[in-house]
Amino acid sequence: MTLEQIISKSRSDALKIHRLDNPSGLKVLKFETPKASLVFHLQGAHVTSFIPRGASDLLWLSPMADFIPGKAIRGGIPVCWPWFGKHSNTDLPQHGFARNSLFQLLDVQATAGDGVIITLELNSSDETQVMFPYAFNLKVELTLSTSLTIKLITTNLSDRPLPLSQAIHSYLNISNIHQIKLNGLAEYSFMDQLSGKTHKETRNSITFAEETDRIYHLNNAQLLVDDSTRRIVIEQQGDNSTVVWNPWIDKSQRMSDFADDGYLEMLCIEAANTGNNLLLQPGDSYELSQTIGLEK
Ligand code: TA6
Repeated sequence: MTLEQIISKSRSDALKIHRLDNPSGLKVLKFETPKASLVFHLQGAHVTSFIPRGASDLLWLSPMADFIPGKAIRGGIPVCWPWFGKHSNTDLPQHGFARNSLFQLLDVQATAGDGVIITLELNSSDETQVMFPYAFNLKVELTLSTSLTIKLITTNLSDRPLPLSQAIHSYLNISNIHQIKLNGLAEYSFMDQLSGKTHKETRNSITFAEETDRIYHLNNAQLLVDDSTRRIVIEQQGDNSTVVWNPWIDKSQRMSDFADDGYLEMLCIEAANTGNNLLLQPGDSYELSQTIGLEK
């Protein structure tokens, strides 16, 4: 089915779907249910807004973000796949090519309680095989209710093991970085990406006062972002790491799509598989998910 056919068959009294395509030609869809609204781009299956009914957006989107085909959008939830971070071949994009690739809308399913599950997919192609010599299927499944779950489902269609690292690189919308407490990482080790050194987290509540770029080593993280006005609950499955990032002042000033004071109102909490120990056997699939919602 075409995009329009999927959209028109899925609309109902409980589900409104709008096309918000932007001037540069990026296809953008907005889904509205009685419980929440969601905006995503077909490029990168990139969620840019998630607003539970009666609340403000849980996701931060840079006011200086570029919406240009082939360029990653600053904010929302970039899908970093099939590698996290820099590639050894510097000609290849940081955080993989999925976030710059055009996904297809595969399916929209209404669920009980006015929810909806949206499935997008990216298949390997001659273009992707140049960067990543494997046949694959990547599905991104968005489950919208009072919370948002984003799930990456990778299937190895090759005849040899597929090396995978990835992240659901969520930019949370916060009131003020100086007032934030991040709970749930105490006693776990983390690699400080700025110093390259590994430490153990001793704080039950992590606060922020400088550039922070850390890879915490734990599985299936359950985290709480305690903001003065609200508490955001994060639940992850299939992760071996949680990446915590705030660029602070200097790095904010160095990014063209990021306001100099943008660091004050965002915090990245990323469900990730980092390192090189995830090897998907031929025919196998792997799921990584993150659920974001307001504490009830
Ligand atoms: O969030 C971790 C990180 O790897 C940081 O080091 C920073 O580079 C961030 O991702 C953003 O990367 P990007 O390629 O989107 O500018």
